[in-house]
Amino acid sequence: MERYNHKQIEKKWQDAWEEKGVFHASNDSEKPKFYPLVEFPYPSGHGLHVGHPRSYTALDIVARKRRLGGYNVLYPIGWDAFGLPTENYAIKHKIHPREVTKENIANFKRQLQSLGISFDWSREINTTDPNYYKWTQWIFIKLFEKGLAYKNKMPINWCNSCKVGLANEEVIQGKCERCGGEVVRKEKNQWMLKITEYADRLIDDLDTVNYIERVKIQQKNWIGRSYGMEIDFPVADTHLTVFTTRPDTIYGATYMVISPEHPIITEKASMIENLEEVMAYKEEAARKSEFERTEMSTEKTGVRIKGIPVINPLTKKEIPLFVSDYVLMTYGTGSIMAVPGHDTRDHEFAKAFDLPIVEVVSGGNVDEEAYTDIDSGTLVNSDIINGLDVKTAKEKISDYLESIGIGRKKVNYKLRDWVFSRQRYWGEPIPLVHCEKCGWVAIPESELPLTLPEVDSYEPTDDGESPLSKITDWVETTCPSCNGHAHRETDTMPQWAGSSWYFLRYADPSNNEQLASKEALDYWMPVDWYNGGMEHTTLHLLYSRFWHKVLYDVGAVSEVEPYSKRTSHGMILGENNEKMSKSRGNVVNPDDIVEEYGADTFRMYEMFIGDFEKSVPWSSQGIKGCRRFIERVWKLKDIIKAEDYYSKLVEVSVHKTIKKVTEDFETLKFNTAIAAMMSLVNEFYDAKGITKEDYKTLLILLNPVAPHVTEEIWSIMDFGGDLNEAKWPEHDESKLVEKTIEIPVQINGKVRGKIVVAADISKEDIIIMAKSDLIVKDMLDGKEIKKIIYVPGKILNIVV
Ligand code: ANZ
Ligand code: ZN
Repeated sequence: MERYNHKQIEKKWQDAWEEKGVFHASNDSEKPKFYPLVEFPYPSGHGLHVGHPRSYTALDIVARKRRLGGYNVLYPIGWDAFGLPTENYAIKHKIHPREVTKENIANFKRQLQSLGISFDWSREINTTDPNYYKWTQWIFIKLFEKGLAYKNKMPINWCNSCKVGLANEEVIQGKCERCGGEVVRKEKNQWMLKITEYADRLIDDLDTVNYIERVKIQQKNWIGRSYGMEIDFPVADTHLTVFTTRPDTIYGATYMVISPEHPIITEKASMIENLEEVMAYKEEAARKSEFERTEMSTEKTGVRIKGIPVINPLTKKEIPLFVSDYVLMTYGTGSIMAVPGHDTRDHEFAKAFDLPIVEVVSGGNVDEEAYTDIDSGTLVNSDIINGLDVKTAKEKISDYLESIGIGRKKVNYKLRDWVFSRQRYWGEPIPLVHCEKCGWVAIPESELPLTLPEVDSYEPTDDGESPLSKITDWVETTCPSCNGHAHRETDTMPQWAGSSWYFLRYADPSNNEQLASKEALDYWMPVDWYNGGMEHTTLHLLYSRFWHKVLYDVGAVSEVEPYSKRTSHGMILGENNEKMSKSRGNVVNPDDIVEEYGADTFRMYEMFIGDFEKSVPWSSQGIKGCRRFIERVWKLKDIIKAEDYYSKLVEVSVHKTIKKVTEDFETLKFNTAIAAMMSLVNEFYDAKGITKEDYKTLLILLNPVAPHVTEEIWSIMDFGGDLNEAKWPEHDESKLVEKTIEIPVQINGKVRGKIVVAADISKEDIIIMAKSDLIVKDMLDGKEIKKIIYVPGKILNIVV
């Protein structure tokens, strides 16, 4: 008997698959299509992390299962290779980022191939390849032509040490996501993308896709759509407009707050009696980040503005005006009507400044805390809306405020336009030039790709301009429109760009005329199943959905949404339950595991480790268990039997396992599918024999998880062709029912009868069955039962 030699087997089959192109998808097939997608990796210098294969193996299982089930499967992979870590490494080691990227990709690719994932390598893409980014630039030009890209001077998050502008999402708790350094605000001319114009569609179209619920919620929360009203409050000789989602609480608005950046401070400066105090507060607020102002639950601060009278338009009472940094200039109108009885932040502020709190919705104790419930309680102290519930009150007061001309219904969004410029080298050049006469002009499509010029130094400049700005021959150019003098945009695109449309390119990766042919896109899109990390379910998903909608609007794609289904996996933690990281020294290197136990064991372990959607700690014991199981499957060769009898013994279990594995593989329950196969193998050993057919079934079911060893056994056993050409088994519903067995019934130690029952009958049920058996019933007649002993599946003994 051959020993199980994973190294030899795995290499052999990986080469064979690649040589035959077994996993190459066809753009022209009679079969139904299936397009599973995993987030393509950023090829960092650290190599593959054990977290990557969790997603890749999961969808590989589904991909392999679907191929065996008769589908034409496209399971692609590529490289999201622009970005800061590579650039920073390049600067430090004085190697061109292109070279760094090449090396990292080679390493990642070697690692992925050693795992035997059934990627279609013929469609590999790389976002830094000019043939790829030509189309990223083309899409940018479409955005520009549609007026969805514009340049705007605006405060941006500026990291002093990376010397780069950051998108809001790259600022984590007021610090730079990349280097951890302090982030300050700085005015800079930036290219912006008008994602806000798509806010409604990005929310509403979520109804048409099958994403796990928490992902939908994240998308909605990020967009943050609020239905409310703008209401005008008389202020001095003019008025201030507030945005509120609770117009029903207007009678409880006992003061007003404006943001420190609100222009009225300058406009009415001459009226403000305590101007110095107000200006000092304004300066103090400017030093805080938005995060500090809103997310950190610090004491509420503020200053009362004296000299500017404000009237509540419904109570007609004069109310005080405050400036406080908990009101942001970037949301709504930058001023609010404060309702301390029913808004938590206002309540805290009112307590800190000893302001009156008026209850306008009954049901709570507003002296203690804000009563924010909107589903119960009725309006009080509210004149025309007294006695109504919140919903009705809202409608009535809105109509009233509109009728007297001081209120308008308004929808607000948390979502902001997308800061799309980076002052960096290693990104796609923005394909625009600026002409004195014509303004911003896109370069003609025939000049795409606009490639990155060679430079000696990629260092960001001290003035914050892109390193490209220092290459005069590149910057100086002519205007495509008037032929006059023009200069190129020197900012590059953010890393998000290339990943916002990559799933389209896989459909037709070497097309030079289009980002992908319409035909190929119509065939493959939408992605049937997209799996990736929870960390990407907000922005990457939103940005790529946005780009896809723009492409839909320009007629480049036919689907409204790019992904029909989205799932997410949990993280793999260190053995001690902490996040794996270099500094903690708990990083598991996939190479070591593959070397010692083999890719099949590694894959199986990654899927067996725990619930796919939860974070789980790594365990070296667990990996050994998976290796033992694979060896047991290997050794089943030794008990192969010709007699059908062995198949009868396990028939029900085989059909149950087919059913379970088939369902579990499609519903992210990889761990329970593997457990079911493990217990089936135990049954084969208990039966002391296995038939050829049952062995074949097991191998096909296990193939998506452990593709190499199953192919090898299949070929050793000469089961016909290659396993990857086999057909996925179907269970027979009629064979799922447990078999029945005959149980002897003893009365006082003597067998008096036999009853036929289901094999897994309970003690209670068998007693009922026995008592109703005619002979037994006769024997028991009139006697008192002292004891009943049931040896499951063997014998029932009644003592009278
Ligand atoms: C009065 C009120 C009474 C409010 C009440 C809430 C509850 P969302 O849902 O997030 O849109 N607000 C408006 N603009 C603001 C700004 N620039 N900075 C800080 N807060 C602002 O929140 C809308 C609510 O947030 C608005 O409704 C307003 O407070 C506050 F019982 O108005 B509300
Ligand atoms: Zn011009």
